[in-house]
Amino acid sequence: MSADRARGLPVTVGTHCAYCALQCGTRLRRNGPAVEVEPSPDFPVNRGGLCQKGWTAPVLLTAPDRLRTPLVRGADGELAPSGWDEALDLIASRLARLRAEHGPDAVAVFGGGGLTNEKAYALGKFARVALGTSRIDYNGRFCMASAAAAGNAAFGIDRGLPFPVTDLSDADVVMLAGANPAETMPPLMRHLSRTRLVVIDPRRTRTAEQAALHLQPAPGTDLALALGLLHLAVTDGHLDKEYLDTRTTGFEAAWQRAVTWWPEHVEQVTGVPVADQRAAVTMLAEAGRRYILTGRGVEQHSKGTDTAAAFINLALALGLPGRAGSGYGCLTGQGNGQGGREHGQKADQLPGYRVITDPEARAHVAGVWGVDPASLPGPGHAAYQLLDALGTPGGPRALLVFGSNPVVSAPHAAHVARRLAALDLLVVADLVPSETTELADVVLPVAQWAEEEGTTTSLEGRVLRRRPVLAPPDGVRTDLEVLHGIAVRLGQPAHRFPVSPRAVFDELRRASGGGRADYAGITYERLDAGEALYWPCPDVPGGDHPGTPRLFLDRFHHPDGRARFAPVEHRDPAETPDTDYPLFATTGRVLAQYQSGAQTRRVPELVAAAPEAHVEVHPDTAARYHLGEGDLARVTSARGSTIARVRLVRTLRTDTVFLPFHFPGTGRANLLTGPALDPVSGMPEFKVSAVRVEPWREKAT
Ligand SMILES: Nc1nc2c(c(=O)[nH]1)N[C@H]1C(S)=C(S)[C@@H](COP(=O)(O)OP(=O)(O)OC[C@H]3O[C@@H](n4cnc5c(=O)[nH]c(N)nc54)[C@H](O)[C@@H]3O)O[C@H]1N2
Ligand SMILES: Nc1nc2c(c(=O)[nH]1)N[C@H]1C(S)=C(S)[C@@H](COP(=O)(O)OP(=O)(O)OC[C@H]3O[C@@H](n4cnc5c(=O)[nH]c(N)nc54)[C@H](O)[C@@H]3O)O[C@H]1N2
Ligand code: SF4
Ligand SMILES: [Mo]
Repeated sequence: MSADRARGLPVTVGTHCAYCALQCGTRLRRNGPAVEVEPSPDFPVNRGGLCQKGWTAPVLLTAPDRLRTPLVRGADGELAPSGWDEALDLIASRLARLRAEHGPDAVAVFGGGGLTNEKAYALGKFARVALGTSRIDYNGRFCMASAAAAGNAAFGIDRGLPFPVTDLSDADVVMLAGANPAETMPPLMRHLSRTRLVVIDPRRTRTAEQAALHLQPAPGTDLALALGLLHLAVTDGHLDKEYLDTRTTGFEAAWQRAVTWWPEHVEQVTGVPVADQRAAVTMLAEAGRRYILTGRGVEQHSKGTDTAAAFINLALALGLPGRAGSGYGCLTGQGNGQGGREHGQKADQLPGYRVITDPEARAHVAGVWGVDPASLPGPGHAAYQLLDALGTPGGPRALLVFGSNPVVSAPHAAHVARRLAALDLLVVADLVPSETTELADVVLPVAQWAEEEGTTTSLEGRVLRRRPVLAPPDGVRTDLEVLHGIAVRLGQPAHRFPVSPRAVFDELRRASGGGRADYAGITYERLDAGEALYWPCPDVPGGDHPGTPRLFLDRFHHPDGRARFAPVEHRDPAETPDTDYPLFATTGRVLAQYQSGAQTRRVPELVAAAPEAHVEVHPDTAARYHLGEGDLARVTSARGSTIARVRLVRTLRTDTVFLPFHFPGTGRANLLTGPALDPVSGMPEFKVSAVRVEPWREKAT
């Protein structure tokens, strides 16, 4: 960093963590070239705690192999350093040519839920206005999309937690369905220390170890389980009839589906004993303050939307949502997983959680953008379909990636890598080299969390300020500067793509105003004054709308004010074990690595804690397939094989193995996962593949 560019920045700032949606409050202090981090003592969500990733986040600012100059692939096939003008001129001219030859949809954009609100908004506008393409989607499709679809259908609005995280501290019982916050959001557990937990997970996770009750269904059977829990809630007399009558619609149709899911039937399908099913329902029904929370374990399935809906049905039957001290929520994952799904980087969306096919929404947003509503493209394709079409006849020929590493994180990853390689032009903006930048034709080095300002919206719907303590290193630009640079070269007026996050946020406020996720009343000034602002926060005379920490207390967001039951039915995963592939493989996370690992695999302390791909196997299963602790195993599905080190886990189901997805190369769990998608949300089936396991000996070279 040059001393000049740092001038004017305070030595200490209050900001939020680089990683997950908990967005723990931190204080950063600049100490020469180094940055020190400590938890902010007064941010209520983390209460002075951080996880290992948060404590070590500053390491990434000075990662030795950090990207510091644009790279362009030369005639020799190698990436070589280039100047910014040269790189941006090249991108713009090639995009313009592709567009002229093949139409605007020949260019696609892939965003990320780690991008700030300002970046996510600017990316959506860039795609629709500067490129004129409908082909934009983002990695949140792999993350939040099922719970979002179910939440919108049930409540008319999708805010992961419709109440502050701190409300959970008073809970008597919390059901965690397919979530492992002890590893994925450790400080959240501080709020649950006095709570009785019901954990639904095929693995006995660190979270399950703290549970009063652990239900251990076979992967992909949660929908049957949730139907069974609803069945028991009704037959055991726990239905909240007054709530049903006054606050909901559609119970009868949902009940017609649940009626055949008597407990013995559910036990057969899921493996969860009848007594445990009943105990779970009784604990929830008899508690005073109770919540049901879902995570990716129940959502990342080809029926993830229906499964989330089934847990919402259970919550509605018990009268939880929209009541003080109770509720349903889903635990949003990425740093800006909430805001990132509201402001237009989704294929079917315009800012403020508006729907891109709605004429009124188009007119409003086009007005803010100063363009003709008719010039805005229609809806595009969901993430996997977008990736799957790359380089195919009629599909996109160029892709711009901001904030994702799909070569590691997308399902059927070998196929996705082939599609990326088939493009005429792949442009990736990132902080560090990744498995996806390795395939790129142009790599653009961008600034990161502690080097730029912006806002994120945390898992509880609270808008937070990120503040810089450092200037970006020389040669590095911000994502907003990159978008500006390309847009102007494509003939856009400079003012239409501002580079100041504050200016972008002010425009986002107007664009979101009147929408479902309304930010119009939120300003940097109010946030800097320490106000805790949760959306919706409309602009009102006086500019002092207090925001909405708790949604639905009076009414749900449908025109009739009622929440809607969904008539959902169980179905099998896209594939189930057979003689060739006799085991379930499921995937997920470990504490010390984040996502595709592009960031955390560069932090020595985290690498020491979780160095390589591993596979959890029950000792009996391991013995059956001649595997021992520490051996290398080859795990094979119909898509391909992953090589991972065996960890014997006595508490795992014997029909299931588990692999974290953070590792590159032959250790990618996504070499196993398949292309089955949820028909509503576009969510891939990350949590179920049929596999076999066998010993793997590295060939001597
Ligand atoms: N350390 C760390 N923390 C993170 C992240 C990270 O990469 N690393 N990522 C962040 C992001 S983006 C997200 S989305 C969140 C995700 O947070 P979580 O949802 O807590 O994470 P996962 O590990 O993907 O899945 C949770 C659990 O689902 C279980 N599971 C697998 N299959 C099934 C099934 O069929 N049914 C049920 N009931 N459970 C199943 C797994 O065993 C796992 O323990 O974490 C965030 N926090
Ligand atoms: N098998 C399996 N696969 C999964 C999952 C699973 O549970 N199992 N979970 C899915 C889920 S929930 C998610 S969220 C995805 C996440 O997977 P990815 O989308 O790959 O997410 P990250 O690894 O966070 O990738 C972010 C990339 O963007 C870069 N980056 C970070 N901040 C910025 C920024 O501000 N600007 C730019 N330009 N770049 C930035 C990082 O360095 C990194 O290379 O993985 C999905 N894949
Ligand atoms: S829990 Fe999430 S936000 Fe908090 S320190 Fe860890 S990674 Fe950062
Ligand atoms: Mo996620």
